[in-house]
Amino acid sequence: MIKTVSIRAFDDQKPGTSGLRKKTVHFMQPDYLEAYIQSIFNAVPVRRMLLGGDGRTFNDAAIAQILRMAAANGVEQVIVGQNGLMSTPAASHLIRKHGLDGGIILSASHNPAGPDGDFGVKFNGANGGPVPDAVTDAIYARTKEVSEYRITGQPAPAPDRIGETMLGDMRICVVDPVEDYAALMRSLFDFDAIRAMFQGGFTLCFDAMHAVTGPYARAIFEGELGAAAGSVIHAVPLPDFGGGHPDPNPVWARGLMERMFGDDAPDFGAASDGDGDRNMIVGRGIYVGPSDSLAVLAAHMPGLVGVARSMPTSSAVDAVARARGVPAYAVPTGWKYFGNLLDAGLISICGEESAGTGGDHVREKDGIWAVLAWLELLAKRRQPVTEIMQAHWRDYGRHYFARHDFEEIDSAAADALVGALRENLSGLGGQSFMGLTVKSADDFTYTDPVDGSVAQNQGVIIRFETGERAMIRLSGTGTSGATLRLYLERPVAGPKGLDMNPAQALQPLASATYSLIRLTGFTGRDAPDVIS
Ligand code: VG1
Ligand code: CO
Repeated sequence: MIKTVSIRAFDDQKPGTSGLRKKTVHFMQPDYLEAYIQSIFNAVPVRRMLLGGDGRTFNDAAIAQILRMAAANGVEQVIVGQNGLMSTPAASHLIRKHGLDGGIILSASHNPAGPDGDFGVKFNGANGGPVPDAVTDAIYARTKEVSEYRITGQPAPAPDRIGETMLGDMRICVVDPVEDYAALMRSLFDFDAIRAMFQGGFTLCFDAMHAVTGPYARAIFEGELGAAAGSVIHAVPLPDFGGGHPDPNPVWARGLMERMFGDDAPDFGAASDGDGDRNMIVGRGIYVGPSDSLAVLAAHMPGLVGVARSMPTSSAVDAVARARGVPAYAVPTGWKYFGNLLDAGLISICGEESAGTGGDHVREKDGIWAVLAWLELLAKRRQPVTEIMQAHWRDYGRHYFARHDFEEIDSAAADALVGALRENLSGLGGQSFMGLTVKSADDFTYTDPVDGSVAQNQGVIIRFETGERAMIRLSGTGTSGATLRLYLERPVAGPKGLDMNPAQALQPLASATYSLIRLTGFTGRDAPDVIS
């Protein structure tokens, strides 16, 4: 029954920040998915695994094909989300709960979906988290030499009914994607306190953006916690996410922002992304940036042992760590770098400026978890979000922060910009740009404190004499051209200057950095496509 199909290797299957992402049609070309999946099986021994996705176009066909390939590659058991659906954090939880060898999550996360959008494949290991660089390097090496893939001739059963079936010698267990995850959340948070808050009239608007969190949010916020019916909007996952861009930030969740800043705004607003690992937090009349959200949650977390953030994330959480007397780590962009710190028990919470926040309960960032953490905080503090933020800034100072994205830049121009910057790093100290003087500049290298592994060239950091910091790196999740990300941070200790308009507060730093990197000269651009 098992067939071996000869194929040619593809030369563009190098995983990026979070798995392999390509245009959907690119993934749908003959043998493309198969070549990558076979390379995973060739690189990593897998007996028991998880399989799920965010439901985007090509999810169903890919699930069927991967099941048939798993059965032919010696996999003994696959746990699959019903209808092929599973959020990334829920997948991480099930891998850990059942002690699986790993899992394949089909998602391009916050990238738009549909035939014109993107598709992606992520591979997580036995700790439930994205595999470390050494493993992605091994998978990439196999993609360059793969010459055949193994597949059973039998069709895969559609994963539409909960229960067990066999495919050859392989057991397929179809599970409810929400149930175990909801139980985990119940064990972590004070649901009674949150329920009481909703009973007292507290109002919520959660935008699931027609992506995977809809069923989770309905079951947990409306079902268990008693938020009013309709509190979850865009709750039905659609293959093209309703044509939207499921990236929870003020630009792509504009409808939610308008509602939260309108006359009848609910008490609390939130959103998540395609695969449910990101979160956006908005209070009535106030947007809480991801870096600040991480800091606020860390400030209130009982038993905090340590914190970590990605390097470009603002150092707001470092101020909290200092005050609470715990260590603060800075890792490269990408959740895989938090895994060792969490496994070693060195940190309780971690996050990224790109709307990722997570704890020790899984090995992924977790959108619903972050929203629940905020709801619990609100239930205990009984204060509006605005007051919580003002108190936080008074206590720890404010770290004005923004990310400027320049999308679909010509790759050669982007490489030239970054190349020139790297070459000039040592000479930048002492130079002034639009009135700001550079103190130091370097390229971020991370040495993992647990296993000593080293990640180099993880982004340029420029520090100015007056305390500001600018970071520059190229995105590793885009699928057309290059995306240049510019991160800007300006700390203000207070008590004055805590209520500036963030865009105005960062304007001098933005101008200085644009000039320093010769943005217009290299790219022809003078304004970002997205500010988040
Ligand atoms: C982006 C974010 C990064 C995040 C990654 C995956 O990567 O900046 O913080 O970990 O997406 O998130 P990049 O290389 O484009 O900057 V998700 O929600 O796509 O799994
Ligand atoms: Co995501």
